[in-house]
Amino acid sequence: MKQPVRVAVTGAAGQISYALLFRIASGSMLGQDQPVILQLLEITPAMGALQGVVMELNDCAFPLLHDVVISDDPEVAFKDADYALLVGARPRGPGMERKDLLEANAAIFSTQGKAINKVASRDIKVLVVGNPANTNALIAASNAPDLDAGQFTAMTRLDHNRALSQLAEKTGSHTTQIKRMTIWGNHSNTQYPDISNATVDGKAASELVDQTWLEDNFIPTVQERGAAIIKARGASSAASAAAAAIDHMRTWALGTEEGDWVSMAIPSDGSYGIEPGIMYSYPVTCNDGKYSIVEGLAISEFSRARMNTTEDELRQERAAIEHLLG
Ligand code: NAX
Repeated sequence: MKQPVRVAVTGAAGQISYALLFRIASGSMLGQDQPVILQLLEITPAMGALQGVVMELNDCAFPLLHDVVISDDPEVAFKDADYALLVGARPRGPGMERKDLLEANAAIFSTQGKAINKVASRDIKVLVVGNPANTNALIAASNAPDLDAGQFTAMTRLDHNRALSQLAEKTGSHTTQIKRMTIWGNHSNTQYPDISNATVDGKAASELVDQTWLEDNFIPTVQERGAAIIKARGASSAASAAAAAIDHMRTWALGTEEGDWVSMAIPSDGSYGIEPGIMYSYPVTCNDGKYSIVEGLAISEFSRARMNTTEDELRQERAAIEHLLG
């Protein structure tokens, strides 16, 4: 059995974490041979509820769960952490403008970035789930100057999985038969779910569906899926978001399947003409705990326009919080 690794989770008493923590502790994220120590961060008023979650974690008697630490101090929660899942964020309150939301979250993610910089493992892998996820990840990374910005990522895997599910349903296939799906850009309704390179059971997806379905159905359905879940369930996606967070970290740590790739929001490096300075979702392969952008894909005019729209939105988000970047 390996040595336990430390996994920090913020927003640990929230609804996503209620689905997430038990799966991390059961080995779904890092494998059945990898013991974990959970280090859970919450705001002070939620510590009581968090105690209840810890009681339930203990009551599961998970063989791989070696310890659970809880705190309202980021420097305790991130101490020596090998992985961090930043789920807690400030939700949009009544009458709150988008700019206020960006600023409120900038305060949270700059504090957490600084704490990670100070106390976490030098090899930490960070996933930001809390919205606006891409820009929150940018803020955290910019406040952690001693770490590589590439150690900070944001989650578009839920969008990726939603796109797989929609295409599987349309083509009468199973999601496991679909390869090379891509989400470009922001985790927001400007994201661009792209099937140009996707295959279904080895056949080009673009030859199995028509352009009208793609434009009028597939793209808007994936972009607006979060809102549709809220309307149907009366609460935002939680179990599916937790499943995607598990997928993101597992793929990053343990690798992609041969011939396939996943979507991750990472620091743009100029690939595909996306200017550096934002966290942009790209198709990536993972190997040996490292990700790399899939290069050399042909980009149609249709794709380029949508990739630019979502890039523009990320630049605007960045401009709104630029003064808070570390
Ligand atoms: P909840 O409101 O149920 O839970 C959030 C928790 O975070 C609360 O318990 C709160 O006390 C805690 N929190 C707030 N500020 C904190 C801080 N500074 N430090 C530590 N904890 C803090 O929200 P939940 O449904 O769990 O969603 C969490 C976040 O995920 C939201 O920002 C949400 O918008 C975002 N999502 C992101 C998705 C993605 O694909 N990237 C999809 C699902 C989800 O919408």
